[in-house]
Amino acid sequence: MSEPAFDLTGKTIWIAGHRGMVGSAIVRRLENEPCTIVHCGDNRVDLRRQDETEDFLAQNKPDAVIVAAARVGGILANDTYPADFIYDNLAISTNVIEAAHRFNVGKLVLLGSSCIYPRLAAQPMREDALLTGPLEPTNEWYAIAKIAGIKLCQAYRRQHGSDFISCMPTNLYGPGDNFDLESSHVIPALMRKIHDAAGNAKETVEIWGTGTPRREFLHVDDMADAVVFLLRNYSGENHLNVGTGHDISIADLATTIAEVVGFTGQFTFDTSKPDGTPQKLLDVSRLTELGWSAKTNLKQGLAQTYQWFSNRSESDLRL
Ligand code: GFB
Repeated sequence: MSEPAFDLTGKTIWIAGHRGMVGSAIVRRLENEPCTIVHCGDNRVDLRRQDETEDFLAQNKPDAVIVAAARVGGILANDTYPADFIYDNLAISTNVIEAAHRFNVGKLVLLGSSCIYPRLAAQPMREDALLTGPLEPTNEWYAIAKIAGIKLCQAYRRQHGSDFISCMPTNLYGPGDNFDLESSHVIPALMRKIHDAAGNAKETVEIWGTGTPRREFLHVDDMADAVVFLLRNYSGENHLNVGTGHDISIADLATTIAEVVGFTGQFTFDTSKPDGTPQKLLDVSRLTELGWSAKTNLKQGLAQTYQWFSNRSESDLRL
């Protein structure tokens, strides 16, 4: 590969959202690089407040910013709290991007989500499927905010020449995930339910929906590696997909988690709960052509995440 577009040597990099699953994985990944990491530590900077965001930038003057801060949640949380999901995510993207422009940040990477694509987009979903059809209703609030984030990066690039890029990860999982059954995504939810069932000799575990939807899952350490790769090597107006290129049905995912946990019981299906998008599989050919691909096989990633889950205390699991 030619010279990196953005050399990390000696740079100061702010990871917005360093406490979350993705932000903390990016902190771990950047610790191996010749740069200085900044974040707000144990203090709270409310990125929904423009003055707090700008004060933080003014004090720390980072060379680069990674926007991993977001209000995130699974299908039920997205559907139940539409105002929180649209407002918080719009405010975070707007405030951080405007502040990064004001304080001359040299590079910014915004993280979005594969739910930006139309509910019935052709699979695997290419980047140019954006804004070609209606969104999935359970998460359109979050999706609209993330689409606005893509457009903010593009607009600041066009008008101000800012090197602001965005990437759209598929569904993520790994250590540091949220295991609260009401607000979590499917992997931590099923892992916890199956773990509890195995521990209490329960014979059944309930899966929301029909089990037929298909999802693509990327380990968070792979995501962190992709973010650092893009920070260094990508400087374009188009957002880029980040995924594995493989998907699995929710029913098969449950079986795989059961194998990891050692649960031999049955699954039942609560069809009063939503399925959401029938399939979400990203076309990752642009990223592959640039030279990055995921390394973690799903079963190994689930086993590693289960080990983390089993070793944590209740208070670490954000229940
Ligand atoms: O992970 P999940 O909540 O997110 O659900 P989405 C994926 C699928 O798993 C859905 C099913 O079909 C759920 O009905 N599922 C089965 C479960 N059992 C469970 C369970 O116990 N808990 C959960 N949470 N799901 C979110 C979006 O969509 O994904 C966000 O709402 C974001 O905006 C995120 O894009 C990555 O893939 O459906």
